[in-house]
Parts: sequence; C-alpha cells; structure tokens
Amino acid sequence: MEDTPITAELTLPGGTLSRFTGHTVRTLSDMRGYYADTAAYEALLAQGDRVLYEVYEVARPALPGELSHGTTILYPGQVGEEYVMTKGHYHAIRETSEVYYCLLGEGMMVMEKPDGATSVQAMCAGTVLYVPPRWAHRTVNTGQQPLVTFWVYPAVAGHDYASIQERGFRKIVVERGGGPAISDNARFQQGSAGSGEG
Ligand code: M6P
Ligand code: ZN
Repeated sequence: MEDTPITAELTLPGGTLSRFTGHTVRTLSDMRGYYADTAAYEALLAQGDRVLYEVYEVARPALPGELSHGTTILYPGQVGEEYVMTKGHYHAIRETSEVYYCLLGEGMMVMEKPDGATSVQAMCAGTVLYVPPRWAHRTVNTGQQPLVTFWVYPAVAGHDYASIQERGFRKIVVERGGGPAISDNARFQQGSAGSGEG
C-alpha cells in the first residue's frame, strides 16, 4: 500500500486525473431500470449504446483515516424527460459523508434519507456541496456541457447501490418547458431500503 503523498493534475475541461487507481465508464446499457421512462430508454438504447459518465478514482485502503477521492464527468443528455444522472447510492457504512466540489457545468444533487427526507441542491462551477452521513446521493446533469465534480469520502464508506436500483429516489429531475424541474418519482415504492449497514 502506498503511504507516501500523491500529487495529481486535474485537467479541465476534461475532468481527468493524471494519476488514478480506477477508471469506471458507465454506458446507457449499464443504466437499465434507472430511468423513469422505460420506453424512451429502450428507444434510445436501440440507437446504440453510449457513454453517460466516467469516474476517475484514487481509491484508498478501507482503513480509518484514509480518504478516497476523484472526479466524475457526467455527460449532458436526457432519457425521455429525465436528465442524464449517476446511479446514485447510499454509503455501505451509513455514518460516512462526502464532499463534492463542482468544477464545470450545471446540475443538481438529488439526496434522500430512509426516513423520507429529501433534498435537491443546484450545482454549478464553484459549488461546494456536503452530503452528510445517511443521505443517499445522485448527480444529475441539467446543462448542455459535461458536469465535472471532484469528490472526497472516507475510504471505509463503500457503495450500496441495491436500494436505489430497486426503487429509485423519491425525486427525479426532468425537463419542463426547456428547463429543469423536480418531480415525484411515480415508480418509487416504499420499502425497507437504507436500514442496514454494509
Ligand atoms: C461520486 C463518487 C463515486 C461514485 C460516482 C458515480 O462522485 O461518490 O464514488 O462512483 O459519484 O456515482 P455512482 O457510483 O452512484 O454511479
Ligand atoms: Zn458517495
């Protein structure tokens, strides 16, 4: 395990890191079941699979005190009325938080807690957003250019995708009259999500 300091260059507008341990590319086909308009999703996919977002991560060992960090480049677009978004997740260890710094673009962070609390916060270049412990979080690109964020979270946190994959978030971000609007997710179903530790 590397325990010496690490320096990397974050290049804009691309949002790439010159040093990273992982590079994840998520395409439309990776997002089956995530978008509200399934017909629009299938129609778009029939035209061809395409990259929706990329993640460059400096993943650190899952030890107390370690911080994983990296960038996400979320490309612009829509699936039906719904703007392109990340999968979204709880942290497997619920009592962990995350800081986002928006470097480029326009978007929203959709957040919720198992008790029903929701929060949707706008992001643009310069926005610093703190996601407290126990809040599931998803980034949405509501703009015309890539949404680039830098983020940091405790390396022990882990990702819990299951509950979001099954039910989605309570709120979705859709285009209405040429701009973004927050809407109730008709497909959201109450369940026992978010109750466990990873
Ligand atoms: C964030 C970080 C990453 C995460 C990425 C993409 O910036 O929390 O750890 O992988 O977003 O989000 P997701 O994994 O939910 O698709
Ligand atoms: Zn997270």
